[in-house]
Amino acid sequence: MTIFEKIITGEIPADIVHQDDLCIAFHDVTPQAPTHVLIIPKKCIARIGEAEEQDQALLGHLLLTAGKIASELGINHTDEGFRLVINNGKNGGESVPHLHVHLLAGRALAWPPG
Ligand code: DGP
Repeated sequence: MTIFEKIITGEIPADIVHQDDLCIAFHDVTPQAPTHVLIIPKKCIARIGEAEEQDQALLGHLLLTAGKIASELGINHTDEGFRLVINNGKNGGESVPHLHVHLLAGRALAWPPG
């Protein structure tokens, strides 16, 4: 069981900002920006590369929820903006094998990424 599954079940605590039938969102424990929230599906999908056709609605829900959370946190401004990131596998920088969308905001983020 991954650390994120333990957050879903409530086995370990997290600073939760949103929860519904399909997903849960909480502040990252090692924030890389002033706002750093993780949006994860309650369904165990290891990474985006392993999502299936049947996950289409769920994947859309994660992105829509990320946008709603950005609005709720007051960071959904076109002048400042935010970034969504999904790391996949070793070269992608994935460290927890449970699909998660990073929502980063509050500072200018470099592009291309390191
Ligand atoms: P990634 O490297 O894309 O797999 O991102 C995993 C993120 O998960 C990383 O930014 C740190 C975060 N993280 C790891 N363990 C915990 C935890 O126990 N609680 C919280 N809130 N975040 C965690």
